[in-house]
Amino acid sequence: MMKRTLVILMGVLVGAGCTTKQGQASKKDKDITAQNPIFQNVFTADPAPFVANDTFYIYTGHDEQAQGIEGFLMKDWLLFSSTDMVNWEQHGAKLRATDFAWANGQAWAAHTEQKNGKYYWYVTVEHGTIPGKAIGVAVADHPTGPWKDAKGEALITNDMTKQTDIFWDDIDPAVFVDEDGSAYIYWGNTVLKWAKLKDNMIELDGPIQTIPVPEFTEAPWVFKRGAFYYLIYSARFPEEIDYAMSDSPEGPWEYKGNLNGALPNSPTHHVGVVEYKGNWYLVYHNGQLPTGGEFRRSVCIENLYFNEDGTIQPITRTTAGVSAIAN
Ligand code: FUB
Repeated sequence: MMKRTLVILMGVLVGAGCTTKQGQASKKDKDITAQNPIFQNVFTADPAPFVANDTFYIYTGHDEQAQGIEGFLMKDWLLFSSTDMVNWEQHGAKLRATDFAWANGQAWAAHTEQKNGKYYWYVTVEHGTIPGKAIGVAVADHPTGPWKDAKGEALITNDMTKQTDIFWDDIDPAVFVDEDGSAYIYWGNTVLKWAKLKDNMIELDGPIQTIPVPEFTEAPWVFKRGAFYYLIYSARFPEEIDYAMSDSPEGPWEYKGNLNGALPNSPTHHVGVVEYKGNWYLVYHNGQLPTGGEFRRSVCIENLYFNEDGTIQPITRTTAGVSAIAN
């Protein structure tokens, strides 16, 4: 696939009335910002940021629904990368729902993690024979692939979870690997579920458990900063972003409140958080490209700031995005 470098400096602002907050950019760099949404030539959703090899990657879903038509049309997942947060390389579709022979399309939210020198891309798809959504996993030796189904079957299927009787409650995998190598998968719609992963990253290691955070809808994301573990998730509908904190990836989780209100033009609100070169970033999607909307979403990025006690400051959504950092 031909690579294309997107240099997004100053374009037409999408939306109005937003302020810009500078990160820890050098003085020389700080006039240069990315533009929100950061990818304006393709509809992107459900971003999963991931840092490896000194590079900031964003794995995204790909909205292909026609304007004015209801429902998600998502066939593959896209990959983008940057080393300065304003110049983005577009790698194209690196994984497709059809790469999972047991699946029946519908490339919903996904998340990439790393362990033992390999990369694992956890995806939501529709299962071909077990009614409902399922979670699969692909593996690669490099963040850009090539990727292949790591298991030849689903990791999680709808018949493994009985907490609800809906067919789309096994979606939105979020994987967290702790400093001691312990790996966890969190997922769900309506009920937030989690399980340990075996060292091979492609099998569950123990029972499926639940986390009783308030008003959970979907899209969990777990990360660690200092002594604290953070669980960020989409709450209510239209979705807002709430979060909880713990001193263990296994909980108990203490609810800490709201970080981001509902979005213009997108009732879904799927976020990911990573640290890169000393700055923390929150990546999310909205529906604010000129022909965008609920099923034609676009990935945006903001800085994430913490208070001294470890709690997170509410997000300030901007049209300017984040500042360039030294490369
Ligand atoms: O993109 C399809 C679904 O919409 C995701 O799985 C949810 O998180 C919501 O963003």
